[in-house]
Amino acid sequence: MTYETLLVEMAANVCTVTLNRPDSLNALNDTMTTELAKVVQELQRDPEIRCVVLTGAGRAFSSGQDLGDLKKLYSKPAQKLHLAEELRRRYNPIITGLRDLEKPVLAAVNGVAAGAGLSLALACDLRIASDKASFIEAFVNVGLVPDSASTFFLPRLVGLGKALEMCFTGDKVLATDALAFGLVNKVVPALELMKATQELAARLAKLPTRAIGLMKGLLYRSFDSDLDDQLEAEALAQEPAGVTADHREGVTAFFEKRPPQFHGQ
Ligand code: T3D
Repeated sequence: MTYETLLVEMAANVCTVTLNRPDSLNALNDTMTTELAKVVQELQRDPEIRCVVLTGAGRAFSSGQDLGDLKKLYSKPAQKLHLAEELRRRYNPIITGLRDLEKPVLAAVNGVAAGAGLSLALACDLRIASDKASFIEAFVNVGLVPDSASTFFLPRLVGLGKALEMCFTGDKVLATDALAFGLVNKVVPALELMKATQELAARLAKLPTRAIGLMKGLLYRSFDSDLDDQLEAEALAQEPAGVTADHREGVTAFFEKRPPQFHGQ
């Protein structure tokens, strides 16, 4: 499948999706959000895919909503744009799709991630950043509120105080600072970003995918449930994990004193 604004590559059970509008720092136009939403659905459907990497072409991860598109619309006086509808139609399915994807998703943050571009990185499960990456809750700079779940994921990752600071000020946060307060999992030299990310992706793609998908769901729901709910959710998730071939293989490999060979089934 080919796309106008994305590069989608598959290798050894890892699907790498590259936002590919480098001239605008991978600004998210209508085509890109439509294509991304479609790809996210395909990622879930394809059992060959056991880990996903999201990155950007050129020097940025993504600069967020394409402001050129907004400018064009606002230049027509009669045009009234309903941003709530735009978010529901274009962005929200991508964010819920990434969160509900029963596979690990890594953001390889190669440069600036701003506005909804930062929200996209936050909606990934793990973030590996280049030492040249930066993070900007840029919405305030254009008089908007953070959207695409920045207000959901950011405080959960960095705490409320830092989230408020980033959202109020729109200040640029450098990769090393982002690492210090938990916004990213790892920072590596720019030239090593894709190698480091692909190594981690390859490792994750060899793990018991069904169990990983179920534990992802459990961890994300944990902030919104009490202890009893969460214990019950774990019990419910252990049931399907317990009937996988990967679970049997893990137990067998333990007694045969060899590394397990998981096949994601
Ligand atoms: O539609 C809805 O439903 C609302 C949703 C909103 C969600 C949002 O994401 S709102 C926030 C939108 N994003 C921003 O406000 C960020 C805008 N960009 C910047 O602040 C800066 O570009 C960066 C800090 C990201 C990077 O700065 P710098 O100095 O490294 O690069 P630059 O020179 O500003 O940008 C390079 C080119 O990319 C430039 O084009 P040119 O002059 O070379 O032809 C610039 O116009 C273009 N560009 C950067 N960001 C965007 C963009 N073009 C369109 N949309 C952008 N967001």
